[in-house]
Amino acid sequence: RILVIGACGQLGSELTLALRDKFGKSNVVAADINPPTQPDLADGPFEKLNILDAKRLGEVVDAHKITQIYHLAALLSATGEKNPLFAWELNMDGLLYVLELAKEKKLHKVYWPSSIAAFGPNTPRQNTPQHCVMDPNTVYGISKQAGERWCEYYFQKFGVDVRSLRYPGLIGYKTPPGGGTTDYAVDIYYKAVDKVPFTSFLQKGTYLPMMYMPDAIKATIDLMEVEAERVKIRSSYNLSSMSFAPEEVAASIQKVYPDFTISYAPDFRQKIADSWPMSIDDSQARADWGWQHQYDLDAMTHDMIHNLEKMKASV
Ligand code: VAH
Repeated sequence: RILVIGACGQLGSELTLALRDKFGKSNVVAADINPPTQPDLADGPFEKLNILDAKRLGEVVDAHKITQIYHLAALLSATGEKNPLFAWELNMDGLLYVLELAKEKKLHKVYWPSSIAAFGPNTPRQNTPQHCVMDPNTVYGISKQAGERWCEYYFQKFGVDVRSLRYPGLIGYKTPPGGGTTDYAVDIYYKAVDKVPFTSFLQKGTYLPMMYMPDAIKATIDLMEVEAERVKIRSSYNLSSMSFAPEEVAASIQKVYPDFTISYAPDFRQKIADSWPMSIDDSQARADWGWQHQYDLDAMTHDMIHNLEKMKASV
């Protein structure tokens, strides 16, 4: 049985549905501090869980005979900066409770997401390599860098089969923009479908590594399903599909909505974005377990707009 912690979040809500499609609804337990609002997510086992309640976590694992945990609960980069010590506690203690439980109960596998936020201002920004200087300067990024060290430690010291991906900015239509620095790229599609002008909180020319949600879901499940011998990186794999700047997303949208307009009003998130890579070298993921992205910018735009228009029509 699989437990998804943080199942109502941007990634969690889509990953839970994909895992239920693959393994059967009753075999994937969704857990989050808030009950699911999306009807399709509510259609399956759910547990209310605060990840900082380690005792309750153990009870949920026992009650459902969990053998795998996808631990996705975290405060993202922008939100984390507003509450640094709580962000550190939730992101770090939450991971350590899961790793310790996996060791104690000999869980088969654990998945935990890292991020390009684990890199910092002195990291080579073009084609960032798998191994390089990492000096993150957001609490979120520091917790991701430290979390990678802990994952490798639990694998090497205790044999916990924990696997991880350094996600780029993720874009999906199922949940509204959240507390991420890359979430301008979600909001832009919501505004385009609502036919309202869009103001970007990142300035023109701010290139960031990005990925459409279906690619991120495929990479996650592919990594978790590959035989352990092929998982050579036990900190976290670089993962990539495309890089773009706000004006390029706008141009892609204007191919569908010619009247769509974008303006720029950079805020505190600009500094965070400027500390991150502009493009990622994910050749090791492609070599070790056959990673291959499917979506480019125009394919993502087409799918995002198609699904957002459908969602709008159904309300
Ligand atoms: C954030 N979406 O912006 C997340 C992600 C690479 C960025 O980690 O914080």
